[in-house]
Amino acid sequence: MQYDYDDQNIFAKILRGEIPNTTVFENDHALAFNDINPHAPVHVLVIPKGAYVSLDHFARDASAAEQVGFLQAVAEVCRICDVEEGFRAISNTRTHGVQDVPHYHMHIIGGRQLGRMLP
Ligand code: IU
Repeated sequence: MQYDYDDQNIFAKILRGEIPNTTVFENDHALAFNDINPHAPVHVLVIPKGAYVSLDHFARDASAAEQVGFLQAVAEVCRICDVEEGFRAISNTRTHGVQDVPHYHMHIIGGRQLGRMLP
């Protein structure tokens, strides 16, 4: 699988500071910010700072430090956003997964009862 990263995607522009965002948490390897079109009271996107297009790209090619840093950011988002009653983590991937922005991101969605996704 070849992963071609487009550095003009909107999240790349956010990472470069060209477009503002509402940051929830940031560390050396990841940035978390509120989704512009939230589907629940908590709807945060966690993105790696590296140029990865998707979860499988990130899982294959990111360093251990990048992967740990990303997951630590997820943990911090969960703490900050107070989702003790639960949440859903989603990483839409490519066409079948209906991924709109080609920079890897994990949606953290919670703050209300969600519907069942799988039968
Ligand atoms: P997707 O998994 O790639 O389909 O989700 C992209 C998300 O990015 C979607 O929920 C948008 O609302 C969100 N988003 C954003 O937060 N800020 C933006 O400027 C743009 C999209 I464009």
